[in-house]
Amino acid sequence: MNNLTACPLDCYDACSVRYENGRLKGDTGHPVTQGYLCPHLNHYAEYERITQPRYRGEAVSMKEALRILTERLREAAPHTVLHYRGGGNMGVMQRATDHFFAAYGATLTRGSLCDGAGHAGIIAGRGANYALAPEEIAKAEVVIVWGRNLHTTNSHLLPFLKGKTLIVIDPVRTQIAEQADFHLPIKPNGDLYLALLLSRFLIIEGSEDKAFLEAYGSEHEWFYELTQTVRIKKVLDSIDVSLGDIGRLLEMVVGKRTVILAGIGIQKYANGAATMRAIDSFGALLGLFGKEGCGVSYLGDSLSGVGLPFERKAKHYETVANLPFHKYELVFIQGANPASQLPDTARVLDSLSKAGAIVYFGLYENETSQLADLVIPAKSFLGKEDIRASYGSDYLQYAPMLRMEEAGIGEYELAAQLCGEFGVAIESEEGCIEQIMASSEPAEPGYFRIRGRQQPPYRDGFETDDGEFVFLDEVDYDFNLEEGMFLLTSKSPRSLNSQFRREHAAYLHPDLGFAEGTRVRVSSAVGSVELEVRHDDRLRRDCVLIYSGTPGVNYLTTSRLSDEGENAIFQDEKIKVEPC
Ligand SMILES: Nc1nc2c(c(=O)[nH]1)N[C@H]1C(S)=C(S)[C@@H](COP(=O)(O)OP(=O)(O)OC[C@H]3O[C@@H](n4cnc5c(=O)[nH]c(N)nc54)[C@H](O)[C@@H]3O)O[C@H]1N2
Ligand SMILES: Nc1nc2c(c(=O)[nH]1)N[C@H]1C(S)=C(S)[C@@H](COP(=O)(O)OP(=O)(O)OC[C@H]3O[C@@H](n4cnc5c(=O)[nH]c(N)nc54)[C@H](O)[C@@H]3O)O[C@H]1N2
Ligand code: SF4
Ligand SMILES: [Mo]
Repeated sequence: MNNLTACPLDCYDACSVRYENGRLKGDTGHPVTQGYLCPHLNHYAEYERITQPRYRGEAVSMKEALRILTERLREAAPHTVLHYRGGGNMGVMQRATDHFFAAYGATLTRGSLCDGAGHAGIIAGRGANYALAPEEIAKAEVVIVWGRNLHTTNSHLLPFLKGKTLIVIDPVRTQIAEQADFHLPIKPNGDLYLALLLSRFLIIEGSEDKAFLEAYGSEHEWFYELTQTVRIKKVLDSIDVSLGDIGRLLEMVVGKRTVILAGIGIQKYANGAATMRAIDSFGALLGLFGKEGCGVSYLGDSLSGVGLPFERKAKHYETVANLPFHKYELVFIQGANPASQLPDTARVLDSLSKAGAIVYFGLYENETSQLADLVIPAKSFLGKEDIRASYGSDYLQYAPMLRMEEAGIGEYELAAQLCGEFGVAIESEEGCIEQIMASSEPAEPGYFRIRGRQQPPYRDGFETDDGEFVFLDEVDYDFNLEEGMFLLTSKSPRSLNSQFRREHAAYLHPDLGFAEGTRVRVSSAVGSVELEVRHDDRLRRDCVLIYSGTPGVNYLTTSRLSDEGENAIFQDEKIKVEPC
């Protein structure tokens, strides 16, 4: 049996994995992921899974659990049923349940907890969001890592950056910042201003790519005017960047094959879309699009070019970042832990407590499974058929069922059973796999890439109305960089959001005077949480770092949505830290 599969976790890398003698190993043959795995998969077998379905706290059989679910769905008016699928497993077949619930008439979700603001900024400028393939990034001379923590969240890209001039823009001295030729420890959310000022000085110097702008950016004058509205001295002071820094950065990139790798760190704010679009606009002035070894790359649209056998058009949608669970008779939660990962935990818990009934379909116990009326264990990725696409490369990987699992049920199987009960048509599992894989073509022997994707992307222009790049021409500067401490809530090397080994601390610069191990109350205008102090001298003194997945962190965050992209906002609230 072919023992090749793909890591299902929400991660840029989408590692190719071998399952040998009951163990997971990196697949050395894969051109991008090259044979090593991160701690999540290396320790995958150690995490205790849910094996027993339960209803109102009592163990029930899987058959009984599905009977209860079916009965509840029959009793409910379809529009009072909410289906929310999170990022626990990124396999394409996870969407089989969307297909059932959409056809049944349930409310589905839209918007994002993750990359939605940046994505909206990219769509506004380029019309489509394509990432650069690692092989393309490898051709760059200079790489700017802008709000992405490569060693933690995207480590398989590191081999592709060897020997390049590295610039890192991050409030934290991350591992990649340590290795950089130039690290700019910018104040959080100073990036929009930085991109505007870099653009302004690029034009003042006359170093913009005039040929590119003539062909694809004829409206850049408006953007230049916008950059002139920024008050240089005041703004530079407020973001902790000097004129010397601007000059140095420009000197490092002008005339060089440059790649900007933007992560979600730049867009965890209300204005996240504008920030991403300003970075893109700076990239366009440099003429980075459509040229070998150049570009601006974010979390790409992993399913662009992939034909899906599943329908997801629902009659009603709710935005995920502020889901009103309380409006629903039945809430079906799959692959997600909203009681921890949605912003504004106090609101979420109150809303969940008023929902009619909660169904949790997942692998692990967590805050959400504890609240659920009906708990349905899922099969792990090794026990079901799936396909993995990536938001950081063009490969499409088949992830076949590699072992029989007694416990749990696969997403396709659950969806197919429900479709059967409610007379909804669904393609066979084999047919789905075939149809999805048909979007790919053989690349290196044994591996497949999504057909029709260009590298570098945008070689023939943009997917906008006239094929040109649409520059940012308006900004709402309504954000406060002056007072208070900033919350940084990034990804931990030990957990994958709320899966695996979760953090339990607030990380602070030692100079702030809180002793390691003491407890502090961290509060914002939204709420507060008590945590243990850990020291981290890589942090600015105006930042508190509380990793994603830390129980309680989202008591601090708001349920407002980003200005564009219907995204959650995780870092807008100013923070106070007090001993308790
Ligand atoms: N180990 C591990 N890997 C993961 C995950 C995980 O939980 N754990 N989660 C996965 C998921 S769901 C996603 S979406 C990706 C995200 O992966 P990344 O895009 O890397 O996102 P983050 O770790 O949230 O933040 C990245 C960096 O942004 C910096 N940052 C924060 N605020 C700002 C700012 O205002 N400006 C600038 N310039 N930088 C800022 C942070 O210090 C951090 O170093 O990672 C995936 N990979
Ligand atoms: N404070 C703060 N909050 C954040 C973030 C942050 O950086 N800071 N990041 C946000 C981002 S980028 C994201 S993507 C979200 C992620 O938030 P969620 O989408 O809620 O993801 P997880 O916390 O990883 O929880 C996933 C659950 O999925 C289940 N699961 C895993 N595999 C499978 C499977 O194969 N089938 C089924 N049915 N279930 C499975 C597991 O039981 C696990 O508990 O969190 C967001 N929340
Ligand atoms: S979580 Fe990411 S780095 Fe770790 S094994 Fe999976 S795809 Fe690879
Ligand atoms: Mo994410």
